Amino acid sequence: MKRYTVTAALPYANGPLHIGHLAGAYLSSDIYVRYLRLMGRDVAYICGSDEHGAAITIRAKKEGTTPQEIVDKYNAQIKDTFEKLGVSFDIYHRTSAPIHHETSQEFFRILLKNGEFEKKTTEQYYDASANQFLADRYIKGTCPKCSHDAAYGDQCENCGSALSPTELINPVSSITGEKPVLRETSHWYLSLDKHADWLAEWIDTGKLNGEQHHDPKEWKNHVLGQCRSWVGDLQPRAMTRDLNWGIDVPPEVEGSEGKKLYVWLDAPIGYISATKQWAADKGKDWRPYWQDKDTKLLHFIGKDNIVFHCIIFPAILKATGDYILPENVPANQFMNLEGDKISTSRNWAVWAHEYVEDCAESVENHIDVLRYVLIKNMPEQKDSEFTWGNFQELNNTDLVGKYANFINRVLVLTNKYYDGAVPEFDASISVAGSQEEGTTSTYAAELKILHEKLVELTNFIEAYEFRAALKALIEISTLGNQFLQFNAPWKQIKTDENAVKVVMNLALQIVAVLSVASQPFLPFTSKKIRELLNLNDLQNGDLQNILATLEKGEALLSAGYTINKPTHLYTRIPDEVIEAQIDKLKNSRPQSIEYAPVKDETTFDDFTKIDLRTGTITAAEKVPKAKKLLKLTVDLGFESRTVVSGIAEFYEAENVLGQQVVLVANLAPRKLRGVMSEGMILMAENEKGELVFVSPAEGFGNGFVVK
Ligand code: B3M
Ligand code: ZN
Repeated sequence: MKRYTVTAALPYANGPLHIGHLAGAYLSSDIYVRYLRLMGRDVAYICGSDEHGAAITIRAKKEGTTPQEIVDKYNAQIKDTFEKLGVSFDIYHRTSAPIHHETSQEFFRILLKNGEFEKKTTEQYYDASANQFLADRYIKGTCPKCSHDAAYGDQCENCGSALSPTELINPVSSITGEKPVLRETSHWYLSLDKHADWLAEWIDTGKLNGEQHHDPKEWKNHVLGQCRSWVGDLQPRAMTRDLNWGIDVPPEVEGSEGKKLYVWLDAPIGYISATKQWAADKGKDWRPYWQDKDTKLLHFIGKDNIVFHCIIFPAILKATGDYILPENVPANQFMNLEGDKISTSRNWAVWAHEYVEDCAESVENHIDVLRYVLIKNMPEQKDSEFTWGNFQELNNTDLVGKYANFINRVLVLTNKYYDGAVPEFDASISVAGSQEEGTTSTYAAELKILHEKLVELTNFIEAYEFRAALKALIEISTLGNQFLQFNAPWKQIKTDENAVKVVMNLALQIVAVLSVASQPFLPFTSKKIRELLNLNDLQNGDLQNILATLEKGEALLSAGYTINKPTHLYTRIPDEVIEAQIDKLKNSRPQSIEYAPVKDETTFDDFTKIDLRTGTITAAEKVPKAKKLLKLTVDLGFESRTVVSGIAEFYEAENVLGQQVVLVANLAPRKLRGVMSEGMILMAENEKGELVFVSPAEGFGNGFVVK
């Protein structure tokens, strides 16, 4: 391939970035592009803000401001956050830019001229009190495919299906919450059905115009699965909207008044207009990046954007003529957070800009720690999970315990034994091998292993297997640690100085490899290691160079070369830091809880029929084969009761002994799982269905009336 065009989904400029975004389209593409650059390849890495569509206008309404203010605010914030996270776009553009409006309108004109549109008048949902047609995010309802209850009019973010408003079950207006009515309007529909045949072939076989375009086996299963289920049923799709925010349908087109381009028409074209801007800034020609067959086009996205990138945009590109199609769309699935879906509306998220600020002091090398944890848990094939506990553990075990530990040991020993100079050595001396304790090896053999490991890592990146690539990176440091452990230079120095020189020289080569190999994943760490090794900042092509050097069996750092004193790359994260983050998360949930409705009125007389008593649990055990039940003995002072209680999901038997409770003492006994239950314990239940004891003040005593 002559060159690469790598795009990352354009985030809507309607809110801040969270870790789910990062683990989806951005870290994956950043790793890949950083790798390409290190291999000396020609690449354009394109992103920018998606500033049109209902996502923006709805947010503006919510914040009581204008769409322009919303996009200005969030575009600036998102761009800044990406920079701080080390996401290395060549350009971060905006779809509000004039060059983008022109480019999108030009696409519309060409599609129109090529007869790709069909103008249709249909009945569409309309919000009579808001005086507005309801397309896309303006309308919500139940997804006909997966029954998710908050699917949008154009797509379900839960299952990724592309929808139209009329498919939604129980549709309501997002603006007023009202039931919409139907009203006539005219729009331009892209005749996707006309493209069904070649799209199906292209998806299934990777063939385009009779030639092999890509290998579908390289595409992820979940991506192919979504494409295949969609391509069988292609309907014409409206490419315009009745809106006042967006790109105008070209004014010379009849009936264009009040009509805007559908955001999913203009947004992917944003990749092209951004490339134009980037090329203009660099004095380059943008065309080869989108029109030369020797360019590999890749779209990095989240799973909710698959059909737009694998079906609709390719159809638009081909229908417009002259454009290349993506060779792969390595979409990621979703990342959950602490056992729940990440959600902006429920404020259940770790916001990237907040992390950047919050953890700058408390977590050493905090950006790379976050990158590490998100890459390690990247939802490549299936949904994954971020927890703060895992964040702490990965930092402490992998980054501190393995990675930094190795580098630190090498630098400390080199400074101690050789005053920081890379030692000269005798290659004929054999040493302990790094792979298995008790084996012998040579300098050349170890260098070869290092080369193989590095090749393995690059192969994983080429296959978009970033988790595996990261694992391979840590394994290089593990090999290094083993190499030190098995040779024990700190002992050997007293008996065999010459062997120590071989060991330390090789160990330094491993550190040098890590300084390069870590850069796609952990760019800030890479830079620090380069400084520690007294090496220049990495240049394009450096990875290719060191691969060639290692392949020839040559070292990266020559003898006599002097390195610097070690400093900390990572440090252990104490529990307090993690607890503070968990508290913050839990407290950030909005207080809009759904309370149970109050029951029908009852009389005081009826209420006094219930006999409530204080008691204490004196024995507890699980009811066999019943997940939810505990069998309790409750002391009422004047007698003891056996009670079967559905609290086993929330309390362990051994933890409820001595718990004071309130018991419904005159409830008719009933058998539960073969045990006679003689009463009921009062519990409070929160919005998540979690139960807690309702109990009198400590030491109150048993058998007393509660009224
Ligand atoms: N802005 C959707 C999203 O943020 C959309 C992506 C556009 S990529 C061309 O999920
Ligand atoms: Zn769905």
